[in-house]
Amino acid sequence: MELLSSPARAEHLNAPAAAALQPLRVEYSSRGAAAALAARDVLAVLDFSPAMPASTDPRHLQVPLEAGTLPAQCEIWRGNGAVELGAEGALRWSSDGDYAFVALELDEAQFGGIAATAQAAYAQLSAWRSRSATPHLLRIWNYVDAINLGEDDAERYRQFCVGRAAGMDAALTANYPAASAIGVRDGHRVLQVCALAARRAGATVENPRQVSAWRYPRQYGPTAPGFARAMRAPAQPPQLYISGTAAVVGHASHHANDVAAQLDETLANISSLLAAAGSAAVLGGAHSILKAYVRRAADAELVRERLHARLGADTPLLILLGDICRAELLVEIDGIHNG
Ligand code: 3EB
Repeated sequence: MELLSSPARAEHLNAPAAAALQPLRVEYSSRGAAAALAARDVLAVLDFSPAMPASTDPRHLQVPLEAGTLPAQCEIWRGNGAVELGAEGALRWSSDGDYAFVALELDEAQFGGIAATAQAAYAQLSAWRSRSATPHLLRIWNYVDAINLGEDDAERYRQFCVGRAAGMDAALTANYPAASAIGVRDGHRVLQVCALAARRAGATVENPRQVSAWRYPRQYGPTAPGFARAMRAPAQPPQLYISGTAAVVGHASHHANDVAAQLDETLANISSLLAAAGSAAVLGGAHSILKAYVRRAADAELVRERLHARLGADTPLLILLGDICRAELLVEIDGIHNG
């Protein structure tokens, strides 16, 4: 009774639909970043096209991942209102009031290694989040140079996980965002972290086929990876942010050296995740927009063909050459599912 008499609570009960945000609009385009950045409603351009002169637009993040199949494409996020821009130290953001794109690029040399750099990045992200009008981090992408370099616990991915955990605030560790951690290979030790934040909280989703990453046993590193398998956006119609998903069943990698079998296992994982999220739509076609990260360039065409065969040729797909956080994994998929 006390809760119901509170005005905020009553408003929520009376108008749940009005509380939902519009879905974020995301598309791939081969027209180049400059054309996309000219549009007023654009919140972010994740630019996977070959390196251009460095950009000063805070909405533009140039990610050094090569296209696996041509043409090279950019990922464009469109908001639903006037876009405001800002910066805070090394962090930059853009927001339409409902959603924000936020990005950080930190030079590891300034922090003394990947763990300290990841800690600094997540501490800055946490500080920004806590003061922002869009404090709820739904989805994070991490681009780490030479991600598999180093043996056992010294592997750079594992050290990244140590630092990430140390930098996250309590709000983040209580509700891990969906995430991807992808290896770039340009030799520049610059950690790139970018995220989608929202004015309202999402709801995390775990996958019954997979051990939650934050519960991975010690054999995978000193600090378990802090991410949720997916995030249900606070949007209507429904939208689901799918974390980087690979051929991990339980906590073990499957199908070493067999990219086709890894891809099928990955799709089984995503189907299971969609079921757990209560999605009414199957993966693919106009409902999904997906990125596949492929370790070996020679596998890129097979991955593209198999995904289009399994999901429909109309599925927006971006194939990127990148490393996956376990050396035996050859392919990983992330994306957004509308449904
Ligand atoms: C896995 O399932 C594969 O550390 O943020 C996927 C997505 C993976 C995100 C991360 C790692 C991350 O464990 C690796």
